Amino acid sequence: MKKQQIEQSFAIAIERYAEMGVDVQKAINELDKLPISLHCWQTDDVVGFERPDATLTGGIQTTGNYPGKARNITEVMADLDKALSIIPGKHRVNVHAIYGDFSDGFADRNQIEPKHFQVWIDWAKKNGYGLDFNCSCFSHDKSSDGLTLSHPDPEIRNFWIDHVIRSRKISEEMGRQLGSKCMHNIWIPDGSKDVTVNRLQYRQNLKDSLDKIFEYKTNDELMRDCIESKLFGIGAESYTVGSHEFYMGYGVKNNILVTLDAGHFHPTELISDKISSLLLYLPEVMLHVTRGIRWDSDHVVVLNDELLAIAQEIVRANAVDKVHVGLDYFDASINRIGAYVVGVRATQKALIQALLEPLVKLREFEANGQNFERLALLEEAKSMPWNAVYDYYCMTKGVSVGQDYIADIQQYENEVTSKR
Ligand code: RNT
Ligand code: ZN
Repeated sequence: MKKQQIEQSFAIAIERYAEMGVDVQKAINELDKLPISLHCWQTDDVVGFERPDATLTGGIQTTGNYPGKARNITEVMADLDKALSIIPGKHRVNVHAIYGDFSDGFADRNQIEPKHFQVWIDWAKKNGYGLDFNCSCFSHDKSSDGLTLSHPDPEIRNFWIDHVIRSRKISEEMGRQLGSKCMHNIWIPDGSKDVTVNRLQYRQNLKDSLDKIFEYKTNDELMRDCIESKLFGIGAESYTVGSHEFYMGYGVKNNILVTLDAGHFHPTELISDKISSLLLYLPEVMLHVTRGIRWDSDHVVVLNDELLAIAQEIVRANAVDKVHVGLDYFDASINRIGAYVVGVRATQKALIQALLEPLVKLREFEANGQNFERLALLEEAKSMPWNAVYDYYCMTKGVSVGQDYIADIQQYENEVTSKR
């Protein structure tokens, strides 16, 4: 797109939004302050580099074998740098424990230390990214029967407790060195394939394990813990120990943040409507934005109704500083860098639409019981020129505008990923 076209469209957008009582520049400033956490695991299909023969387990799956996946940390970083160069704004990278640097010797999960993640910290610091972190309680011998923190064997539970505590310490160190609070997420695969009669016992085990994990107190300014529930996994269809009720209860009781993953609920159940409830009981919320098709399939995020509803709820609940937006999808069937850019840009497009809503007027209509007027204005807002605002934002940040990024990614594919 030509600079002049972008500027003209933007000027018209400013006028149109002003008629609705919306300040476009304010919306852009807010979008610019809103980091999105890019999950490193889209680069290599959630395998990591802990062991050469590593395979993904834990009831999550990637499908597809598109060429060019990252084969080591350097390639992951290069791919993320490329993706982030096509995305406007300052963002974060979300690292899993299986992505440690073990070039100086292997360390098992219960032995990992900040030094195994120093390359990530150095890279993030150099590029101005924030870092988030995750313990990895899957793809390991000690999770082979699908149980970790809820395992009936206390030795196995202790192994995973140690791993999570170490991961929390690593998160603290990331937060300390980068001067940016690290969100640490705990997700475990624990569950079972068929009818389970001892549901209470596994949940009791998980609760005890979490109690032990959180006995180690971290500095809230450096990191925050989040716990992520799930409905089912592949091979764990009948019972999931860490259900939504389980973690919501645990989180609210112990002031531990809850992660809402858009793929972890019943097919018609939406996480957008959970944000305003959780925020009444917990100071912040972590999101895993993803797109499930028929199941928790983790398709690339696109601009659809639920993504927009999530963005609207964040803005409407005045929670831009309280909701941490992370992505969590893994598509191995398309260009993986393209997958990031599509997902992040879609998320930003949802956020800018939400930030440009004529909220004052909408709230006024609602308070007056003017429900037709509210509906009509919401409909009009949908077709306002928010895309001209996003294009302008991209241009001022020096990144590709509109479809131009497709060619950027094709070029990177020709020059880099296709040669892997
Ligand atoms: C799995 C959870 C979890 C993982 C990542 C890799 O269903 O969504 O967040 O996707 O931790
Ligand atoms: Zn998730």
